Amino acid sequence: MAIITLSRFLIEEERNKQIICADLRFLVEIVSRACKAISIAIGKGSLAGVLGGAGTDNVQGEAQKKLDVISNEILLEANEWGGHLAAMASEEMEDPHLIPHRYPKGEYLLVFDPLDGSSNIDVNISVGTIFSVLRCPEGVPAVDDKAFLQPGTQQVCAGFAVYGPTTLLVLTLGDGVHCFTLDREFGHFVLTQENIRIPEDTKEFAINMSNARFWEAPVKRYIDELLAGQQGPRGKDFNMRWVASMVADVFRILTRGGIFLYPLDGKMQDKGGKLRLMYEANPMAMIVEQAGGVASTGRQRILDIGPTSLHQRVPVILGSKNEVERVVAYHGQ
Ligand code: AHM
Ligand code: MG
Repeated sequence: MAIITLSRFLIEEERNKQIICADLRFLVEIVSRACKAISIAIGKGSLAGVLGGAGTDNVQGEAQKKLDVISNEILLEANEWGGHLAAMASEEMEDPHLIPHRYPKGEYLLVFDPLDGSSNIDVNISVGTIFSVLRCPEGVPAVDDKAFLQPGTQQVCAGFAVYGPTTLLVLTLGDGVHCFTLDREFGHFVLTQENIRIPEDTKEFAINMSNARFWEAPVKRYIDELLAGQQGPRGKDFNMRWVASMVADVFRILTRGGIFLYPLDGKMQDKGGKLRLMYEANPMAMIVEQAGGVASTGRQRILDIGPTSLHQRVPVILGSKNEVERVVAYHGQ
């Protein structure tokens, strides 16, 4: 069977389905190249002195790892010069990064979490990069935060890389979800799973149980019922997995189903949740929906949220349709 590289896949999407244009194809290629560079940096680990803290805090007041900073720079530099972007925004930067005047500007906005799951870097557990692409609103003289504040339904593309035992790139252009595996010898991504579908039912859930005492009643009820297993109201045993890297947890759900919850809890009530809407919840929600799953805050479809700030946080419940819909129903009771 012919090997379909990411480049070939994108060209065929453009040629046969007309769902992307040359600029968007170029953008995805550039992001994938940046992910390769990040994967190489992570792979070197201590040998390149890239592990450990950077000694700085990001806009959220979280201590940055060296690789958070390195990954952010790789993505910025890779995407600055191509003429495909109007601006970029990142978990690691308070304000949008504008395209320097010496380069042409394009019609897209790129938003990313350069290194998701960074608490796992130093312990050699999978981490990843999450990205979302929006169109820059027309007639905006100078791009600022407001240009980015569009609901997730407006995303033209979303994806994430997982730097694990293999390096993967999961991508949606609004026409299904596809997974590419990095061929390290040839240096390109190869299509390895097409049109991924999330099973509607599951016996696996992912939540940080240490927060149980802070959860709201609907989430507590749902998890209690799962824990009760065969003897409880669900009549079956459930298994639990929590990688603490959303990219790895979501990839598992894409592969064999499951539900992921980072719900609102008492200790982060004022922040609105733990995960960030623009570069974590929205791209993952688009991917999950494109794969036949559901993504909700418990009270609202994630993709329908009208963002109010670039680094806004939201509760996230996503994955297998029947399980997420059950939790949503509990919120309504
Ligand atoms: P990060 O982007 O700073 O790495 O934080 C997001 C991560 C997610 O990948 C993961 O699901 C969650 O934080 C884990 O949180 P916790 O350590 O509270 O379990
Ligand atoms: Mg993250």
